[in-house]
Amino acid sequence: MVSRVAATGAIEFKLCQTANTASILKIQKGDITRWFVDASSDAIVNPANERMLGGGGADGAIHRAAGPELREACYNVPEVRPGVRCPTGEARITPGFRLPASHVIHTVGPIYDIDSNPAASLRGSYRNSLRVAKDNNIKYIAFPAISCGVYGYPYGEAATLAISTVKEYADALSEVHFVLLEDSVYNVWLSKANELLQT
Ligand code: AR6
Repeated sequence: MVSRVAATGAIEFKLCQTANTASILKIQKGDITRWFVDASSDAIVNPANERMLGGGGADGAIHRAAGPELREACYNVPEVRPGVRCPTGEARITPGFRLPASHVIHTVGPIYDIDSNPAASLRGSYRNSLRVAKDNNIKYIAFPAISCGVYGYPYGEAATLAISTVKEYADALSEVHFVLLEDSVYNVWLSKANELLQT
């Protein structure tokens, strides 16, 4: 086991270690709208919908905390087709405005019962969020459990996919956090991290 308890109460795992970088994964319970690490190089991930103009769940909480400037910035993201600013599995970045985090990376996870390949779409959401982070010099990123609310993705499958994708693509980031609101989701994430990051 490579986990330890950080000062914040987060459980910490090593993702990878090369000569110059050490990526750390932290899993914690909490409200993602309150998360921040660094004034200029941190981002929270918003589990949005394809229109990117707000909604319920974490998306609604993030828009409320960021203020109306976030909706305006999202509105200005070009549509790729009518009503679609961010297709499922892709990611877009905006400032964080009134949030403590400096940036928001908006991604759209799959609707589990409707998507023809929900695993590929969810993997795309994590992978593209990390890619957008790297392209924008983000060093610290916090994910919620994308698709595990309204979109109905089973927690166990989602956790396996989230952790393995982050493990594969976290290079160049200093820390990847999962900030999970519900005890049930947090417990599943922790047990999958112990399984997958145990070497
Ligand atoms: N901090 C951390 N996690 C949260 C928070 C929070 N403040 N609020 C909710 N969660 P969901 P989805 C958890 O439904 O399934 C929206 O209407 C929640 O308990 O927010 O990807 C969008 O506009 C769950 O574990 O996102 C889309 O239409 C996880 O975040 C749709 O919902 C994701 O739940 C996206 O659905």
